[in-house]
Amino acid sequence: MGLGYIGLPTAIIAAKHGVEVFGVDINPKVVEMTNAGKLHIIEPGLETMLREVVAAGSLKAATEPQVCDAYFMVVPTPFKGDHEPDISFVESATRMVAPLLKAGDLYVIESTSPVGTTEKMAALISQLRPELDGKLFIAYCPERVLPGNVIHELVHNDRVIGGIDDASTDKAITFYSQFVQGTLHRTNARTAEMCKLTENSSRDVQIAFANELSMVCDRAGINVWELIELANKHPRVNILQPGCGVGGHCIAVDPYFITAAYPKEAKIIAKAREINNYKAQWCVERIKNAMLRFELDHKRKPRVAMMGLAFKPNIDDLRESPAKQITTSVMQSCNNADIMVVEPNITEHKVFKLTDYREAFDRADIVVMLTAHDPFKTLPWSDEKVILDFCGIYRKC
Ligand code: SAJ
Repeated sequence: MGLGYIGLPTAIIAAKHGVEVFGVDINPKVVEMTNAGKLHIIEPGLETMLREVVAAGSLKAATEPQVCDAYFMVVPTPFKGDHEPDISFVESATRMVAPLLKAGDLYVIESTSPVGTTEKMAALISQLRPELDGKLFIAYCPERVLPGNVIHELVHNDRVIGGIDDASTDKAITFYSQFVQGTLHRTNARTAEMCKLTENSSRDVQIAFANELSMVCDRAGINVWELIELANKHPRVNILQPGCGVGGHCIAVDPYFITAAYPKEAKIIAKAREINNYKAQWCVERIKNAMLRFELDHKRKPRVAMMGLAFKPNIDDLRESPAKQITTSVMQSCNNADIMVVEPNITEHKVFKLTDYREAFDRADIVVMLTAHDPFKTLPWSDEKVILDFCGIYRKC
């Protein structure tokens, strides 16, 4: 259930390993493209595999589920209101499959979920199909793959599998061992849910530390990239890299699932979210100041190149992207400025007019490095330009 950034690759890999897969998505365009062997996401190497499994008849897609033996919920879990988790997609996918369930079936949630979601969905299934009580296997098994390296990671990463009882854990392990070569670690559903949230919160806290250092170093006149490289020479220190903020649909979202449920206890996790969000605002202020200073010095408005819209290097994904947020914010507050927007991984965007990265760099007075895409690393440093390098392309400032 769900043929997005995780559901579709999982469906393809499972199909490739001999599982007969029926992929469901509420978006007819996604279904149509999948059945035509066309990938609606960007992921290296995956389209060839999709074409193979579709041609072999082992993956079929539709907008409605059909009777199967195992059901996987791989739908988005965004947040709503004041960062409250929204599990309505998991619930509606569960309601769609509930009438199809039969004794002995496996039901798994893969979507990142607040602690207790699997138990809640088990209760919902029991309410809808009371005659199946004790006859289903219900488990939580979060995905852990890194976009851009999905084919390798889906097969080789270890996975945590938590059933609502031992028999459910066993059944889910049997399923995943068909294509996962990493170790399948058994636990209960609540621990597995918290484990996923912990992994991403841990990364968020570590990035917040790097982002905080970058702002301290800016005030102290220290090159943060050199500082981190030197500190990491210590055998027990491993600081991550600062950037223009934290984006994507995982690390910028999942920690809120802990802070919303445990606000009194989850202090560092909440602070890290605050720091990483603030880093994007800090970049906006730096850009606006540089533009003002240029105008005062040169008596004309600067041409500005905003380099990168994606939330991280070498992908086309703009979800929760701080680079996009910074670009929007600068364009809104300086609405008659000459701002060129660059994103080499997409061909067009409905809001931004995109400029080729070389052309934008050549024309710009101020170059703002937001996302460390590989092509940007070929652009030479120029003392003639003001370069605001928030993602360490040049590691000079
Ligand atoms: N970032 C930094 N500095 C760093 C590393 C990352 O600023 O040193 C930023 C990136 O630019 C990006 C954000 O953090 O804006 C998140 O990028 P990421 O590469 O850390 O992670 P995601 O969101 O692509 O994938 C994460 C992964 N989780 C962990 O590494 C713990 C992945 O394994 C998960 O499967 C995925 O979340 C998910 O789906 O939850």
